[in-house]
Amino acid sequence: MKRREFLTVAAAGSAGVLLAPGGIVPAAQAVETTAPGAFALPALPFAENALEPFISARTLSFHYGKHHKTYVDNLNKFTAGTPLAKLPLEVVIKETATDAGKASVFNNSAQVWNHTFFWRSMKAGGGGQPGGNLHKQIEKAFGDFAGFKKAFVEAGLAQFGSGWVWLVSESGALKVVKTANADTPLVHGQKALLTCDVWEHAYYLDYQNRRKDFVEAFVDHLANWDFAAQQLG
Ligand code: MN3
Repeated sequence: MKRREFLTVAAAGSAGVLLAPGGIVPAAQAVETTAPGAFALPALPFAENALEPFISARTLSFHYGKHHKTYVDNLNKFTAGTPLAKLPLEVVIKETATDAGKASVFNNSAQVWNHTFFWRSMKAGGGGQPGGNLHKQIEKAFGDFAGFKKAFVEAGLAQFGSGWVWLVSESGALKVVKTANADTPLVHGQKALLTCDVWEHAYYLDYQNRRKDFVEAFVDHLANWDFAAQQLG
């Protein structure tokens, strides 16, 4: 929608009619465009202050309540009235990943999924080393847990600009990978186990430019290894 059209709609909205270029549109049609969308913002799995002092309530309030919510709102806006609105989120992501004409839908749907996965990748009192099969798989892939941590932190630092660092399983082996912007292991044949958001909005209020300190705090104090083990299966 062009800015001028939007202003016309916004001004006319409270009067119950929309002034469309061709004339007056009944209010019923206006309601349809503002109805709740197909995609919902999942609840945070913890209180906004639960991850302090490693992630502040202020950061989580903006990150979840503004950034994550905006991705959901945009996804609903861009898919409203299209067949995509009837599909599960994962399917929308996969179907739009290679379609340049659907980049806005891909970016917003993948960011909805990535953030939901990120919240689940953390817990209060998390961090440290996992046990069981996940620990064995980490030793197999990285030598030892310190090798994993080094690879994960280095990938987080090596991601130029906005993106994500992930622990994934691919063809039966664990790997650390980084993705740019909204890109996600879902569309690369990899099973995500754990992720850390390294967009500046994830850490700037708490760590300013010190991304390394943030990713280390994630591994040492926040990583939800129970969740990662569930993903590994
Ligand atoms: Mn984010």
